[in-house]
Amino acid sequence: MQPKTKFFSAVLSACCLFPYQLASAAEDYREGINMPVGVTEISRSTYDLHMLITIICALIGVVVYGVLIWSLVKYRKSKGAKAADFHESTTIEIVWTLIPILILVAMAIPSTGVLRQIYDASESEMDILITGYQWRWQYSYLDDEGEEVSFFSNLATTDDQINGLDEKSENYLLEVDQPLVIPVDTKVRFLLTAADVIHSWWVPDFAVKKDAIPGFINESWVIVEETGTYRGQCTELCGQDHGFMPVVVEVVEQEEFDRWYAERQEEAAAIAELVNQEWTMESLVAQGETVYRTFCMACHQQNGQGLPPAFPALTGSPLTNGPIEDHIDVVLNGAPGTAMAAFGGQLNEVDLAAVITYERNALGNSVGDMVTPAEIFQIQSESE
Ligand code: HEC
Ligand SMILES: [Cu+2]
Repeated sequence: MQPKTKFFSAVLSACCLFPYQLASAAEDYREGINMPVGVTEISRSTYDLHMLITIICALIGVVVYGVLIWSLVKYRKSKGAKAADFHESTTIEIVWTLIPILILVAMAIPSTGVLRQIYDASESEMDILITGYQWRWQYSYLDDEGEEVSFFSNLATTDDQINGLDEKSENYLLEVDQPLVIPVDTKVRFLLTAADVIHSWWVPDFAVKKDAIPGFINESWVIVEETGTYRGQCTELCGQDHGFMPVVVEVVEQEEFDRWYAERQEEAAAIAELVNQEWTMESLVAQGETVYRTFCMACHQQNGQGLPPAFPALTGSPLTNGPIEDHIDVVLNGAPGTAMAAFGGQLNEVDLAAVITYERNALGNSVGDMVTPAEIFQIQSESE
């Protein structure tokens, strides 16, 4: 092809393709760049408000820059323009004060409406307490009937994926072992707090993003209109593994929720029973390994070597090899002022007994003693 022909064919194809490119850019914008419309009334109101304000801002931009460019061209010096002198004009002072006030009011009216909607957490049909921990979420259903349903939701992405040794899954870093489950078309109120530092619970499709602050209870609510799996993240920089505490919410039909909830209540009753079961050192160590990997490994490392000086080694440590009372004390109550949390409130008696027994008889330690879940239960009820 001649260079000239090549040039024109390139221009021609660019012109023909332009509308398609524009359409696909608009699609990309809706799908990937703009905020999601979401699946709740509030998420839709928030989206509409966002679009309205964006369009108002864009129009202001067009008008202001239009006038600016037009005056630059029309009244340029080379045409002999003289600077205007309207400093004494009261009319213009009033006009350029009134216009911004009107714009602000035009924006404030719809914004206030949406904010009032967001803050109206009254008349909920279900209350769930969400507690942020370094680095997991705890969900407790506040219900007076039957066994309490409360569990932790931990990151489910494998270490190999994180360390680049394995292919990353579709929901990389946005998957958990146990999602929060709520029924569709039900007003669910979330009460948010934290046990250590400030976290923030965010699910874009619900338009819920609320800080979880130690010592405070924040409120938020949803009525989700479509069943499905919704994903979010912690959005408050909360320490080393801040990026590893995703939120996953499973929204299901009411009957499915009821079935799930009854199962969780049975499970809780079974744990209460497990506490009083006969436990051997082997069964505790086996259970303890799972607990250790989920709750302790991030700091004390898989082999118990820790990352001194920040996170002490448990292998050969005086606490894991000394009197068992001191070991139990640090795991139940933590070490105030350090990253070592009080696990007494986070783990059940079985898991506490198992992880302590594991630390004494694995990770290179072989003390040979154990603590049973019933003993942990005893210690915890005495200290209450
Ligand atoms: C967020 C990081 C972190 C996690 C997770 C963590 N620890 Fe610790 N742990 C620490 C730090 C820091 C210390 C040192 C505290 C101090 O200076 O007294 C410590 C100390 C300890 C000690 C005392 C060791 C010694 O020699 O002083 C034991 C035992 C212990 N942790 C057990 C556990 C168990 C069991 C778990 C899991 C259920 C766990 N830790 C999870 C950070 C962590
Ligand atoms: Cu967090």
